[in-house]
Amino acid sequence: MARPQMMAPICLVENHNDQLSVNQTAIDILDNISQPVVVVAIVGLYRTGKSYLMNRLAEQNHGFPLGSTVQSETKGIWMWCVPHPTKPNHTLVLLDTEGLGDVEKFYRLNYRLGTLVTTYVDAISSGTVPCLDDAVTTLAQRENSTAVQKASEHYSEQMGQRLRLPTDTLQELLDVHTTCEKEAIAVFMEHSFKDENQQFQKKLLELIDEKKKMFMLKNEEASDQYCQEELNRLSKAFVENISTFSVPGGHRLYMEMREKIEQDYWQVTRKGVKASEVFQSFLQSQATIESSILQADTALTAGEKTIAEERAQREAAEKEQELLRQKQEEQQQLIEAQERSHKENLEQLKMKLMQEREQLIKEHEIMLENQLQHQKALLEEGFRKTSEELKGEIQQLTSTVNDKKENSGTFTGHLLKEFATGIAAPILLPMMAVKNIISAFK
Ligand SMILES: Nc1nc2c(ncn2[C@@H]2O[C@H](COP(=O)(O)OP(=O)(O)O)[C@@H](O)[C@H]2O)c(=O)[nH]1
Ligand SMILES: [Mg+2]
Repeated sequence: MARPQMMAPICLVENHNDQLSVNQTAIDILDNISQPVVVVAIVGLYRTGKSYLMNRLAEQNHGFPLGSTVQSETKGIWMWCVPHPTKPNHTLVLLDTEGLGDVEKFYRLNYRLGTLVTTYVDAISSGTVPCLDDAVTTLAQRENSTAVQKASEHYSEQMGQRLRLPTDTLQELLDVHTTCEKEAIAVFMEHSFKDENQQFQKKLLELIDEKKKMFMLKNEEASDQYCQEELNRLSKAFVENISTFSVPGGHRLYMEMREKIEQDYWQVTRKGVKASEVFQSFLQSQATIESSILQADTALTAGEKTIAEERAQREAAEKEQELLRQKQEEQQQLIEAQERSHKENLEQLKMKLMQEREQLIKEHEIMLENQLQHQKALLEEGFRKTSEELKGEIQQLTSTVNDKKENSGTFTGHLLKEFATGIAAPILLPMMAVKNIISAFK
């Protein structure tokens, strides 16, 4: 069938008790279209003239039923393929939506229908079996991949702009990281859609973590290089003239010079995270030199030499200890940054879920208002019978709106509880907590 001969629209995607299913007959019709297709889809609130407009596009007065009719019983997306009124050998695919808005699952679908239809038409023209579920999944994956990319790019860009390497401390880098990550998660939340099990959000966090590690590495390299340069500059004369200390009283001179270098070195600002480590390896390289200067120093007695030797060893051990303590402190800072990151993720996820819920309630309220207006209009026109039918629908909507409002309190409670658990055991729990939030939302 090169040209579809559809006398009337049929249901393409049905919605039974919130379960979406694709009507195979409609798929077969689409499969058999070999002509180029032009797709027009319409989305909007009840009784705003969607079906009326679609019929006009088909150049028909009948087709998609108007007003409150039998069609309302089958909610979903209706399809009508007709010859294109102006383009020869083209098929016009009209997609009308019925009962949208009172079905929560359609809420997301609804607002991205434009992109969805494109994906859908791509599927038709590439010859793969068009399945709406697949199209939604493909759309969600594409949107979410883009969201991950945008968010991680934002992170890199901002880190690059705000960091001046080497940073004075690791904490300084981690603070910038926390801010940039927070912004990146917000970028992700803004663009993501139907991110099941937070798989894309998790991917984003992994990416950011990798990037953070790369920035940390760069920071260490920058610090290491700067410290080496500064230390070389300060110790150049000292190292080159080391033989001048092999004289009586030379050890005292040697120590004075070395301490002077140490003082000068610590005066240099913004040496960064490698400052201690670089100086420590300088001292280590000096250990045997100091020892031989000490032994060659005839101005000292054997007892004085032993004391000096012991002091040198004690100081070296103390410095080693200090370095270890600094590393542990940095480790702790890293863990704390990780905790902040998990907390931020939960916080923003919570916000997003709450906003979506509020939006849903708002839409129900608008719809309710619409129905009331419609009922009023009908009453005024004297269509009392139809008005009675609407009463049922209005009652249902009112109770849905009220249910949602009541539930949102408990919902917040759930979230906060899970959130608190997340803080208590931040490393292991967050993803479990996220799952619980989702189930609380369902
Ligand atoms: N005369 C006229 N009636 C309209 C127009 N748009 C909608 N209607 C009427 O408004 C009612 C609701 O329209 P319908 O297309 O069923 O709304 P839908 O729920 O958005 O599909 C129907 O009785 C239509 O005949 C219009 O532009 N002109
Ligand atoms: Mg309609």
